Amino acid sequence: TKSNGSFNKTPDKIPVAAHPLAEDPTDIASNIKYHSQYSPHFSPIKFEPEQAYYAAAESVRDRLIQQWNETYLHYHKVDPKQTYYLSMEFLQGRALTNAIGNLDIQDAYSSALNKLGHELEEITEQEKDMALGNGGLGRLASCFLDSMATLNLPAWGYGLRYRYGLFKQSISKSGQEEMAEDWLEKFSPWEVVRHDVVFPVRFFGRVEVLPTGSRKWVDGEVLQALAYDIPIPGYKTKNTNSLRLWEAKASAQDFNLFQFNDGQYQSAAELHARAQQICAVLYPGDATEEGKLLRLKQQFFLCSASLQDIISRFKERKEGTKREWSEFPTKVAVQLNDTHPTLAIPELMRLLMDEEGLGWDEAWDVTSRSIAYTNHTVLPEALEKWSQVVMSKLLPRHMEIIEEIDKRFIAMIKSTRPDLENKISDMRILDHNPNKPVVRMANLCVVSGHTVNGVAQLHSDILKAELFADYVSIWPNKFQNKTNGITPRRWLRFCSPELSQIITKWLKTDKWVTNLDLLVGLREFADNPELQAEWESAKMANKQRLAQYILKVTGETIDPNTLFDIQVKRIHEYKRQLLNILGAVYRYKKLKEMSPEERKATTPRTIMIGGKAFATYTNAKRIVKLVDDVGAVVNTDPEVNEYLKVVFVPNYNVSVAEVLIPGSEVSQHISTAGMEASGTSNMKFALNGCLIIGTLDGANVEIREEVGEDNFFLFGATADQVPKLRKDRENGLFKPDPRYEEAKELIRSKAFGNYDYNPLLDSLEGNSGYGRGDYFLVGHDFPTYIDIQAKVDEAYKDRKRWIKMSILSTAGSGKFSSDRTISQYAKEIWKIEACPVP
Ligand code: B1H
Repeated sequence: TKSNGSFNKTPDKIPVAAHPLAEDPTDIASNIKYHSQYSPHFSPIKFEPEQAYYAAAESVRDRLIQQWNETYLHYHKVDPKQTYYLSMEFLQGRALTNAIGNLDIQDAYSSALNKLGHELEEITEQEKDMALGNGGLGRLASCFLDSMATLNLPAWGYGLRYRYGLFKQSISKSGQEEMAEDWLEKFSPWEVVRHDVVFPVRFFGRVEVLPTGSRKWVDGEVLQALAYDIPIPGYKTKNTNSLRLWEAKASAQDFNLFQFNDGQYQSAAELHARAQQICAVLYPGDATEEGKLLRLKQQFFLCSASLQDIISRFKERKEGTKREWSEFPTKVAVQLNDTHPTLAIPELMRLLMDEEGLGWDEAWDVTSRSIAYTNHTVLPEALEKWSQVVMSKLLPRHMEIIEEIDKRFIAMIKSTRPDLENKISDMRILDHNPNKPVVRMANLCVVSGHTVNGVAQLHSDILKAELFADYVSIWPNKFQNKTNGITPRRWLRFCSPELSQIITKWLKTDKWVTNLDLLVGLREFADNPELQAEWESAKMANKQRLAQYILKVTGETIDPNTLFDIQVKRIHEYKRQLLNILGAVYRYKKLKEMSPEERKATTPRTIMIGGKAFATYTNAKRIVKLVDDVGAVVNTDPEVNEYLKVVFVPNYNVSVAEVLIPGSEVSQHISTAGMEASGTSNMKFALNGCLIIGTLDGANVEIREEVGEDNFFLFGATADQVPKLRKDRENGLFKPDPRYEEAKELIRSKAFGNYDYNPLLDSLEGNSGYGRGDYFLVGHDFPTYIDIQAKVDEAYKDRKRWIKMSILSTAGSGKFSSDRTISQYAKEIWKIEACPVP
């Protein structure tokens, strides 16, 4: 093949070891080849796409390292206030296309690889996704890192280096199957291990009271946290920030040579084995007590290592001079990505008091002025509560500190707000429920942090009016909104080069890539037939690419001339994939009832649904199975399959999204109003000229405002109606629409196979309780959902009108750049400024 031969074909023409910053394709090719020979990871015969990927990635990394080191030294010298984004999840996806694009060396690398007999597009496909996150929350963290670097902000991410990130999903006869995905199976060319950055992290043990009265955490077991750094380049800027991921290790002293030589291999290396468990998997199932303990260990490991590192950098940047601790909050901003890293609060208190010798008041002042908290959900089951018993065993000193924070909070309420006395039991941090005393992490964050924010306007309003209402009366200025955003680089510029080129042509500038508001400039051309034609052909090219992808991964042929309708996100009852599939079943039934002529007059549609179900979430897995079963029947029914196909897209992840989103025409964001905090894929679809079918939930509300109500397919109950609708339902006041009954009945009749869907369908019946009695109001919203689908079909028939809507969707998406979001965090929460590397 071309790839195998070229390595041997042209060896003499290519000089070995060109400068890592080479600009010329020939020099770049020689640098790539240098890596394949002198940083060898494979035997020296093959130079197939896989070898070419690793060599090209290392060559790109060389360039990054240069500006990365410069950035580090620049921040060290300037000593600006810096943000640390603590997150248990980062969903980075692939790095190569992004790095080449941000460095603006696409053309040079493309021709360099051609010289070596390879195609850049094919090479980039070799990279495994770095999938150290579950979904929106983790991907948000990764978009934020991209914007922080692009805006030249001194801001780093801190996370864990999980060996196995999110599982790989495959679909078999029995539904979803999960497999561990080893992104480090070979190695990652993007990480640099920092052998000099190691911190001890303790678990268990006890609190010792010293003669001075101060307290110290001793004994237990001590693991080491070792830093792995990933470079985060900004778009067309030198600034290259860091994502620092911790790995857990035991030290040589913990290896019992005596036991080992005695044949007791397991117990000789016990601590080593326990260290390995810490970063083994992204979300250890928490059904068992062991699973819960491991997750808590992970959280503390992240917090302790990161804070020790932050403190040592605070000292290092003014080496030799004594720094006042009161200066710490003017140099450090810590952002907690949800409550998962809440232990940063008691850990910073402990380090300041027990290690640095500060008193409570001083430590509290430093801690509360440094730490801020982002809430991402109001779902009660996602609000973290940790058992006080477990916490006291694993982190005895932190439990003491939390108790003290709780005690002081209560005292403050009693002395300053006697009107809130009867709310104390809800507001305090410790819940002394005799059956299971717990620590409420969200309450700890609200009491201790200087700022609390939600992730879309509606969500932030709900937080203030409901979940955190009582705190608002004490600290009215603590609560903010920061509507989420997405990086326009990955989610438009790089994933849809065709559309990007057209946008640049019509706006006569490519500045929209870093100033997304400029997209409004497209509005004046929305009716222009020339732009419309170009727009339509770019979308068609993306649809064809998507159709090829679907054929490759499912074997299903889909027609790019049909309306491409996509819903991709984690499978969850509140996200209502079940509503989507019930709608598809209803559409199928109506098509079956039509005459061939009537069918011809319909708008042919391809419905694609993708997403992973948590392994133990039974109803979510049933939904996956149902989508697949409906597809199996519909797609092989010769009467209808020209007009309707239903496809379950397996293993949805970041790089799959990069193919699906550009090829979409409508997408569904149909959660029960009030339940989706924001959503971020809605923004990616809208930016790519895809129209949204959605409820008034999360960021949908703001997207509709921006793109205009004529360009948004709205349906369903509003958040303020939901409580009454649930009550009505309990009181037997709900009257189901006959169309809804028809759809459910067809599934019950086994039209889609013998799998037992009754438990799933039963969750829509009855009249009481969470998860039963149609808590998510699928029945209530079904009629307006079907009505809006008919409007979508009508609109699609008018090509001009449709393309115009698509252009206006992109034109109205400027607000949803994560550059805007991060600028607001920087100014309104972190108080940090850009620190561009000269
Ligand atoms: C979001 C989570 C989440 N909210 C618990 N909460 C997790 C909760 O592993 N866990 O225990 C993991 C993740 N994720 C999402 O955050 C919201 O549902 C989306 O609406 C939002 O767009 C996203 C980013 O803000």
